[in-house]
Amino acid sequence: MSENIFIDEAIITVFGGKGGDGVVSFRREKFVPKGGPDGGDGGDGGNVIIVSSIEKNTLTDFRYKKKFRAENGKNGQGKKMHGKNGENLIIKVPVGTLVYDYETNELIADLKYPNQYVVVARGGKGGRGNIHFVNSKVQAPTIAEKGVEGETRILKLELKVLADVGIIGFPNVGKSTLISVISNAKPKIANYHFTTLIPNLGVVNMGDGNSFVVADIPGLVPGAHEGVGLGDRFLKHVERCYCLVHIVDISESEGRKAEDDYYVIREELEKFSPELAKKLEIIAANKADLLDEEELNKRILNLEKKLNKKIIPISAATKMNINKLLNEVWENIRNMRIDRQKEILMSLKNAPEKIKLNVKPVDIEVPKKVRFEIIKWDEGIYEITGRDVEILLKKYPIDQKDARIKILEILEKSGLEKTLKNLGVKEGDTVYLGNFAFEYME
Ligand SMILES: Nc1nc2c(ncn2[C@@H]2O[C@H](COP(=O)(O)OP(=O)(O)OP(=O)(O)O)[C@@H](O)[C@H]2O)c(=O)[nH]1
Ligand SMILES: [Mg+2]
Repeated sequence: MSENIFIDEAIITVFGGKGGDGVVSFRREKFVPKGGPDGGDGGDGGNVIIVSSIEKNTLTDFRYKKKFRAENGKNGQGKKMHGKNGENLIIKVPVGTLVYDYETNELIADLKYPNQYVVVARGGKGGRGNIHFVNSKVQAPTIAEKGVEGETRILKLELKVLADVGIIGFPNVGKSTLISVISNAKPKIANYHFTTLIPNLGVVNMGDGNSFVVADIPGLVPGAHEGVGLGDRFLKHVERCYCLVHIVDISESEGRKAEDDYYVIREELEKFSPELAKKLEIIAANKADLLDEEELNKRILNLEKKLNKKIIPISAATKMNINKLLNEVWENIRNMRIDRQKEILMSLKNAPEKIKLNVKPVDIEVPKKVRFEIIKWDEGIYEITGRDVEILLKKYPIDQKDARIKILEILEKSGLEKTLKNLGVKEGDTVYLGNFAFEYME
C-alpha cells in the first residue's frame, strides 16, 4: 500500500462567503425628477459544507490545498434587484472522517456514513437595500446595510483508516509475515522487534468479489498506553474494525511464554481502548512449524486451557492453517458487515444534494443602545471607538449620508452628546468616527 494511506490528518481553514451589500438607488424614469428608492438587498454568502463521500479514500486532497472559501453573495442592484446568494462550497472527505475545531479541539462531526454532511462555516447575511429605510421623515434614504462577513474556522480533519480486521500481538511474532501471506501488502519482515513502524494495510481477497481490509498494528508492547513504543497511536486505525486477530508465538522462540504475551497485549488494549478490547478476537498461535506435532498439540491444549479460549495453530511461514484462519475471520465479519451496510444504505437516502440546508446566515445584531469610548488624541481632536461602534460601522457604510445620520442617532440615544460635553469638547472640535471626521456642533 502506498504511504498515502497514513496521511490521516489535515488542517484546513474554511471561510463562509461574505454577504453582498445592500445598495442605495433611486428610480429613474423619464419625466419623474425624483423617483423613489429602489436599492435591492445583497445576497447571502455561501456556506462551507463538508460531506463524507465514498469516492474519497484519503485526506491527500488537503496536502496542498488548505483554504476553502464559499462564494460571496452578490451586491443588490437598482430596480429592487436582490443580489444572488453565494454558492455553497462542498468539500468531500472520506467516510470515517472526524472533523474537529482546531482551536477548541471540539468534535464537530463524526462522518461515519456516506453522504453525512456538516456546515462548518456559515455565510454572512446580505445587507438590506435602501428601500427598507423609507419612513415618514425620510422619503429618499441614502442608507443601505453592508453584507456581513462569513464565519472563518480552522478545522482538523482526522481519518481513521477503516480496516475490517486488526492484527495485534507482541513484536516479532509474525504479524507482518501473516499480512504478507494473506493480502496484497508487501511489508518489511525481519527477525527483530519494531521492524514495522507504521501499520501495514492490505486487502484480503476471499473470491466471489468478497474482500476485506486487514491492518498489521505494530508497536504494542508493555507500557504502550503510556507512550512506550508506538502502538497506541495506531490502534485508532482499527477502532472501527469488526474483529481482531491476536497472534502469539507458540514456539516461544524468544523465551517468553505465549500466555504472558497474550495477557500483556490484552492489558495494553484495554487500557488504550476499552471499546476496541470488546471486539471479537480470534487467537492464532504462529510459528507452529518450529514444533513437532506432539509438542504443538500439547502446547495448544495447554494454552487453550489457560486462556479458556479456542486457539488456531498456524504457520505464516509454511501457510499451515492459513485458510482455516481466514475462513474463521470472514465468517465472523460477514454478518456484521451486512448489518453495517444496511445502516449505510439508509443514510445514502439522505444525499446532501436533495437536502435543503436549514442554515441561517451570520448576522450582526445592532444594539439599540451602544457602549462607546471617547479617546482624546490631542487638543480639540477626539475619536469615538468601542466594540459596539465597530459593529455599527460594519453594518452601516459611514460614507452614505443617511447611514451616517443613523449611526449618529443611535450614538445620540446612547448619550454621546453628554459624554462629549463632559469631556470638554468645544464647538468646532474634530471628532473621528471610523474614517470619517465630523466638526462638532452643539
Ligand atoms: N519459523 C517461522 N518464522 C516466522 C513465522 N512467521 C514469522 N516468522 C519470522 O519471525 C520474524 C518476525 O516476523 P515479522 O512478520 O517481521 O514479525 P512482526 O510481528 O511483524 O514484528 P514487528 O514488526 O517487529 O512487530 C521474521 O524473521 C519472520 O521470518 C512462522 O510462521 N514460522
Ligand atoms: Mg512487523
